[in-house]
This record gives sequence, C-alpha cells and structure tokens, in this order.
Amino acid sequence: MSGGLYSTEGKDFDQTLDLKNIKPYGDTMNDGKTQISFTLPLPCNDEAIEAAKQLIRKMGFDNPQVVFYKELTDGFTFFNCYGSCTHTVDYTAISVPKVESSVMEMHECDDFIRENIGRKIVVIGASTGTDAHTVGIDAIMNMKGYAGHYGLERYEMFEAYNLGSQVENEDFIAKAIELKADALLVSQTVTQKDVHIKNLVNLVELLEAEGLRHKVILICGGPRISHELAKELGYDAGFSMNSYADDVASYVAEEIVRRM
Ligand code: B12
Repeated sequence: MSGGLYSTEGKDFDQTLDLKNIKPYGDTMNDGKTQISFTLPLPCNDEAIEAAKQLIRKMGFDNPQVVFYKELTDGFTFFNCYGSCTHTVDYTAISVPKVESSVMEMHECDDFIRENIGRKIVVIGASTGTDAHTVGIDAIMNMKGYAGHYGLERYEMFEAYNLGSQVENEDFIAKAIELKADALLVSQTVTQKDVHIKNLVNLVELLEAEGLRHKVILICGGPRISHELAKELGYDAGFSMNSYADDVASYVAEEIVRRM
C-alpha cells in the first residue's frame, strides 16, 4: 500500500494503491475511469445512445457517459464513451511467460558467438503468408535497425537474409534449406480472423513434414504475438512490441549454445 500521485491536497480522495485489487486510474486512485469506443450497427439517434449506455453497464462499467458519437454510414454509429470499471485484478498473482535469455548488446553478442560458437549464425526472416507489413521484420533485421538498436545485418557474427513480405511458407522453407539457416524469424502483423494463427501453424506443420522442425530455431514476432502464444503454436520463442535485434540475437546465440 502507498499514497497516490498527488497526496498533499487530496486527503478526501482515495489514495490507496492495492495491488491485489487493481482497476483503471482516471484522475483519482481506484476511480476505475475507462475510455471505451465501439460502433453499433444502429442509426444515429437517441435510442442508439441509450443502447450504447446499456451495453457499457453490461460490460461492467458504472456511470456510463457517451461523450462523442457520429454516424459512420447509413445504419452504423460510432461511440466514444467513459465509464467506471467495477472489476479488479490481482496484480500480485500474475505471472507472464517470457523468453529466458540475457540481453547482450551487439558487440558483446558478436564476441559471445565468436567464443562459444566459432562461426557465423545464419538467420532468415520474412513477413509470411498474405501479410504485407515489413516494418517489424525490418526493425529486427535491417542494418540501420530501429529505435537506436542496430539490426542483425549489422552484426559481424550474423549472416542475415531479409526476404521481405508476403513470402509463402513453402518458399520460406526452401530458402532456409538453401542457406542452411540456423534460425527462422517470422513476422506477423495482421491478426484479423486469426489469419496469423493459421499461417504460423501451417509453417510448423510444413517444417515437421520436412523433418526440419527440430533442426532450426523457430521464432515469431509481431505486435500481437506473445511468448506464451508462440510456445502454444510450436515455436521456440515469441517477441512482441518493444523487442529489438539485441533480444533476438542474444536469444538465438544462447539457444544454439544450449543445444550444442
Ligand atoms: C504501416 C502500416 C501499414 C503499411 C505497411 C507498410 C510496410 N511496408 O510495412 C500498409 C499501408 C501497406 C498497411 C497495409 C495494411 N494494413 Co496496416 N498498418 C500499418 C501501421 C500504421 C503501422 C505498422 C508498423 O509499421 N509498426 C511499426 C513496427 C516497427 O512495429 P511492429 O510491427 O509491432 O514491430 C515490432 C515488434 O512487434 C517486433 N516484431 C515484429 N515482427 C517481428 C518478427 C520477429 C521475428 C521478432 C523477433 C520481432 C518482431 O519488433 C518490432 C520492433 O520492436 C499499423 C497500425 C499501428 N499503428 O500499429 C497498421 C495495421 C497493422 N494495419 C492493419 C491492417 C488491417 C492493414 C490492411 C489489412 C488494411 C487493408 N484492409 O488493406 C493492409 C495489409 C494487407 C496485407 N495483405 O497485409 C491493422 C491490423 C489489424 C489486425 N489486428 O489485424 C493495423 C493494426 C491498423 C488498424 N488499427 O486497423 N499497413
């Protein structure tokens, strides 16, 4: 338990931080204030606004307020709303599976590979299936890197091949065989209708059919990928937002050593 952000004047306000009962913070501890936006397949009228408020209540929010609404097209209305969340979660009971590896910076990682593996690590990466997003895989692989972290192409001890986007799983595997890749890096950004799940599972199945699955380190990444999901789908590791080449390079290098 500890005081809130502004503790001198706010004696009348709740300042209790209870990690076992966490709820959203608006401007006062435990006020539960939350912004919610959605579209209803209804014409833009008073009844639609009332429908939005009733839904917000059913979602578990008190004091529902519609602060903005606009007809999107005939029969569809967009709502921006506020409500006070009535639910809490026990933060102290949460445990999230994470990739287990230390994070070395580029030179340190190159030295680690020289000393412990003694050859360059070959990685191929792509945004696979129908996914056209390249910025994520570029952030990990391109020489210039992302957010101040050099990409794998910059590492002396990595031979990195970025195949771009919309790469078919079959072509990805063919390239992995041709280049004798140690690690396969798959980026998935589009998750609508779970297209990423089907595509990621398909890659695992194809690798298994080729007898290759356990010969490579298989990694997926993207803004809606978690390590937990990756493991469930048969991958060795999964990386999400705010991951960089350092994280992947360190994991791959340490995993190769673990397997040696
Ligand atoms: C730029 C962009 C585009 C560009 C892509 C250009 C390009 N060359 O990549 C264009 C305009 C082409 C585009 C198209 C589409 N897009 Co778009 N796009 C975006 C946008 C604005 C930014 C994505 C991005 O570049 N992020 C920056 C990178 C650096 O972040 P990142 O991908 O998360 O990557 C980091 C981590 O996730 C991780 N990572 C990512 N991949 C990997 C891989 C590995 C191996 C590892 C270790 C780590 C890793 O590391 C990176 C660095 O930290 C997002 C919205 C948003 N603000 O996020 C929508 C968004 C992703 N797009 C979306 C959609 C729907 C589409 C389209 C389907 C739209 C359409 N109907 O045509 C099409 C895609 C068609 C297709 N076949 O794929 C949706 C996806 C919704 C969903 N959940 O499925 C989003 C979220 C927009 C939205 N809110 O609706 N898009």
